[in-house]
Amino acid sequence: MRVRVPPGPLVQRNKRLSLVRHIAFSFYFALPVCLLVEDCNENGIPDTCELKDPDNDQNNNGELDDCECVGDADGDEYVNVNDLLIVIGFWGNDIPQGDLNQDGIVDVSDLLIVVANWGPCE
Ligand SMILES: [Ca+2]
Ligand SMILES: [Ca+2]
Ligand SMILES: [Ca+2]
Ligand SMILES: [Ca+2]
Repeated sequence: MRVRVPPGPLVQRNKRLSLVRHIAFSFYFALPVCLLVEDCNENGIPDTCELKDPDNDQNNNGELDDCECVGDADGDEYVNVNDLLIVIGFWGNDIPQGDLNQDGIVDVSDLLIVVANWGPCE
């Protein structure tokens, strides 16, 4: 003869545990995981998090544009007419020095990066 045993406290506890695990699991994947390994612009937001927004890395080099001199093609810490001339000089080529957004071609997007970042680097 089989007796049906109603779910005891242990079963209920297990059910609750799996629910907690399920919620924790969902949160883990729903929330952006940002590791505070570097905060080069010291704004309290991990750079790994800020880099998820492509606007923060116009030149696609995996470094926050805030922390580098974007548009400085010749590396003199100024974005000026010399950098503009480098971009124009390499126009239509894939020369990395002029390809500021690293998309494989020196074109108007690179020119706009120079113009947008015009001036001395901080
Ligand atoms: Ca930051
Ligand atoms: Ca960058
Ligand atoms: Ca320059
Ligand atoms: Ca380009």
